[in-house]
Amino acid sequence: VEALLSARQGGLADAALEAELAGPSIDVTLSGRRPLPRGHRHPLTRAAEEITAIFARLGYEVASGPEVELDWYNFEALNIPADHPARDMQDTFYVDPSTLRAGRATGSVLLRTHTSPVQIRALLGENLTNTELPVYVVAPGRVYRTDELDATHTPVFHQIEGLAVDKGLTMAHLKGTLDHLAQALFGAAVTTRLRPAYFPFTEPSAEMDFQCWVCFGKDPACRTCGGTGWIEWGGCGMVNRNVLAACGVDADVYTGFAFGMGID
Ligand code: 2NM
Repeated sequence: VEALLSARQGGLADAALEAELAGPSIDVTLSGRRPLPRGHRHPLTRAAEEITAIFARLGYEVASGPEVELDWYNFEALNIPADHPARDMQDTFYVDPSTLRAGRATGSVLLRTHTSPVQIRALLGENLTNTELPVYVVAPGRVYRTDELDATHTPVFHQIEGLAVDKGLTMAHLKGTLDHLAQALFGAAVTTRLRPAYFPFTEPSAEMDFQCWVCFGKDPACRTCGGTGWIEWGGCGMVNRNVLAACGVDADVYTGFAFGMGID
């Protein structure tokens, strides 16, 4: 039975080969099948790059810093001392210092709760090629807070912050910068509005909204802005002189503005 089977299989294979050779010839120079789609950069990466590019065109440098950060850069230098209630605003992941290489950590070690420590490093000239004032810098990056993951919360999210420290900077420069960003991102018709707020690292401080680019406030049922005409975007303000002083900047000579927003 096996002999008959293999003879028959051989015969069929020969016949198939003969049929193929008798048929139309194959052009082996034709290109192959279309390759798999190559994928794309993550939307969060693209959003961060788009915002970064807008500030690069304004002459800002782009800075980065460690995600595992020292308490001093994340809180202390930002005018948030150890017992300050603002520490509760940002529920912090602390890092067990025994897991770190010996001798590196002075003070507690944590996952940065915002990208502001990158700005502190920029003011100190630690992460920029330019170590002189004025400083114009943006810092996009990943930040961490002890939020439970759900539809509107995540323990890891992304921010971009900007900082400008120069002679004579005012709130007007801040507002103009934010309006420019809103228009570059969402179109020439979009403006921003500021609402009074409190942050330890800025004084005065403001929350910033941008105008709803879907309904411009004209649709009470708008699903993008909830009918308010405005979308919450982030915070901003004039850099607190205590922050400038912590970085060795003479607050009687220099002023600065800063802003931060979520990318997600
Ligand atoms: C925000 C809101 C307001 C901010 C301040 C600084 C620094 F380092 F200059 F003090 N960096 N970023 C800032 C100010 C961030 O995020 C909501």
